[in-house]
Amino acid sequence: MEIHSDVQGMRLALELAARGMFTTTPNPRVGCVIVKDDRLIGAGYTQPAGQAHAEVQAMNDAVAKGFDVAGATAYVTLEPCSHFGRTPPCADALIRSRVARVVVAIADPNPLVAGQGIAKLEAAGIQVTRGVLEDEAREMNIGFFSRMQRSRPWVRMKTAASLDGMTALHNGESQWITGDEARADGHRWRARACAVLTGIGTVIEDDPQLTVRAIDTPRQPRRIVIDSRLQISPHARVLEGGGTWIVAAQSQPEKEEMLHDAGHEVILLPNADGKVELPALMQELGKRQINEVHVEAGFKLNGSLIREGCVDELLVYLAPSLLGDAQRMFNLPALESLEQKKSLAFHDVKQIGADLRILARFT
Ligand code: AOF
Ligand code: ZN
Repeated sequence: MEIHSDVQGMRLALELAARGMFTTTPNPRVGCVIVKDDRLIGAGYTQPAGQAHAEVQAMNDAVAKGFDVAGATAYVTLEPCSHFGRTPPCADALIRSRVARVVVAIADPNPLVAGQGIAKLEAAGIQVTRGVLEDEAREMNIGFFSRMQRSRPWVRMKTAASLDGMTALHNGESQWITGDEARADGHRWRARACAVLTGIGTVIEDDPQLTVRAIDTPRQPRRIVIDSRLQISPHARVLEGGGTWIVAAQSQPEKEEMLHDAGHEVILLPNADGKVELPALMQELGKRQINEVHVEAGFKLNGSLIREGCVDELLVYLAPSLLGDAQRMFNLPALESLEQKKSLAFHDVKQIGADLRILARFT
């Protein structure tokens, strides 16, 4: 394959980065291609944490195919690392391989790197170009950027509703408002998240597993249940397989021990009202290296999360049906004036099967 421009090289590197969509967490998804004399000679993307970064994969790929990387251009979707983490610095590996030029989409927001990777390359006489497809590169790792820059994850709230915005009948019946394609698409968003979060209300009513099943993935996201009074049943399906984080506001030593023995963790974060302090939970998830949170909860927890400023974007599937008087998506208080409305911007709108998928961001 021939590469004739920086944008073309970086676009390919971004496509490679996307192959790590479900697997690199807590690391960012990075892609790298190596081009020499307009020819693509190597390609790679970030392997699961602790294994090779994108640049090393790409250089190994070129060498395995019998190419000499010296004098080549490397396109990387994130600044090459300069630190010894779980793996040695990619900047050093690029310098050793004597590439002539490195094109970087965006600087690594990790304070351990933050420009030092680029500085290292330049100090070694490598020509560095930055800012090629920068916005796309940030989007690829929106959760990693959020965690590094705001110390909290990027929170995406998923709902499915009728065209009149209703998620369930008053009797609780809600399966299925949207179609199979929307369901599979929703699982793709679950799969890319570090964690899927719900509330005890949904656990009691729907008994969801919160796993990814409609598509293939080598990694299941962590499951998190907000359960202020630790009401969760030991038989809840969200506990199957262990590893669930239960976030409570009241300590109940016996129940905590039972959950702990079954491989779960109880996180206590009470607020003054005896409920879970949601903003503090987001900070805690940041500390626990959660980049992207996928919320699938009922209208009460949805409303609380929005009211407390814990949601970054809404992922709404809208079905072409009307449910009439039923349950809304978000429990939000009535406004006195339109000036108080919460504003969002449509980031992406697409038809998925018979339904509409809307990605909207709070402004
Ligand atoms: C790169 N290329 O493909 C990725 C990078 O613990 P480590 O060694 O895996 O390092 C993790 C950090 O490296 C991560 O926080 C981020 O700053 C950077 N990720 N860097 O050069 C890659 N995934
Ligand atoms: Zn690296």
